[in-house]
Amino acid sequence: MDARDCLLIGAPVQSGASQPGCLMGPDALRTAGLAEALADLGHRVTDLGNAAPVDMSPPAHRNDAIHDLGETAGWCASLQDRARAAMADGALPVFLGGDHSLSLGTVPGVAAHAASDGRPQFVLWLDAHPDFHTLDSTRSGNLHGTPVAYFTGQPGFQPWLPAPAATVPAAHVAMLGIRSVDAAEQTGLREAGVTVHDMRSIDELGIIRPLTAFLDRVRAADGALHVSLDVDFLDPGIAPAVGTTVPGGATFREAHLVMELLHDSGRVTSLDVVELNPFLDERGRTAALMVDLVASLMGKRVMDRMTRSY
Ligand code: B3U
Ligand code: MN
Ligand code: MN
Repeated sequence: MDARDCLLIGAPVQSGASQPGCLMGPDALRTAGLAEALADLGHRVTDLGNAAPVDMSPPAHRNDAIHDLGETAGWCASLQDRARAAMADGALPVFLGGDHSLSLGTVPGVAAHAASDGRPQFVLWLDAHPDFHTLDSTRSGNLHGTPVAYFTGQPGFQPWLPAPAATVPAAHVAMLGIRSVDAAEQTGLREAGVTVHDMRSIDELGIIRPLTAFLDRVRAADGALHVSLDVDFLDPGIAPAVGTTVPGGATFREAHLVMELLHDSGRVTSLDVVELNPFLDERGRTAALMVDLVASLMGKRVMDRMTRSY
């Protein structure tokens, strides 16, 4: 990858999760040296500080489980604008979460830019969960479980959330690492036609085949690729700082390999790093791992690692 203009945009959103702590995510990623790691790779890095939600007061929804709807809607609106503007600057934005509801904003924002450029938008969802609930189907009421349904244009989100600036066709979304799916999500994913590679398929096929098949499709369409990396994609043994741990996640080696293949594809145009809850971390190890994975995605190689550690 050539040197890129990387924009770090903090999105300390925690209204979409059940446990507080994601608020500290952007600062933990900064403390773990994200800007320095990217600069070491030759990228030009600008940290734009933290975004803020706009004021919104949507009507109450009939699903009583939903909490903090207004705040999440405010983040959704604000991050759509921030994402679109970052792309229009020709930069590669890295959104520092914050819980996964931030993708209600980032994905439609980058997709709106791609549409204005005449480029199809693709999304790679690296997560234990498909986050495919609608406002009606969520039982937890945690809106971090809804972004993929929202940005693929499933019905029932308006007028509670702003209309997405652009949607992404479900056929342009691939999910990797999935191992916790609610019944309503299963039905919705099947009907919409999202490509879901669950952990069984990774166990059977390895992680390279499903990923390269998707990257080939992105390349053939000359698409833009947004990567959304949830901490719980990783096994909790290596990444404990997340509120929704699910056993059996990606290993250290699988996760780095995914990042390296993404780098080699040259297709990644924007990135979310989400669900880091520093309150649950052990001496910063999850934050440090997330920084290292982003570095892999942006060009850090095994031989460079050896040079540094010996
Ligand atoms: N599907 C469950 C669990 C969940 C989704 N995303 C996360 N957890 N992080 C729900 O609450 O919607
Ligand atoms: Mn998620
Ligand atoms: Mn998750």
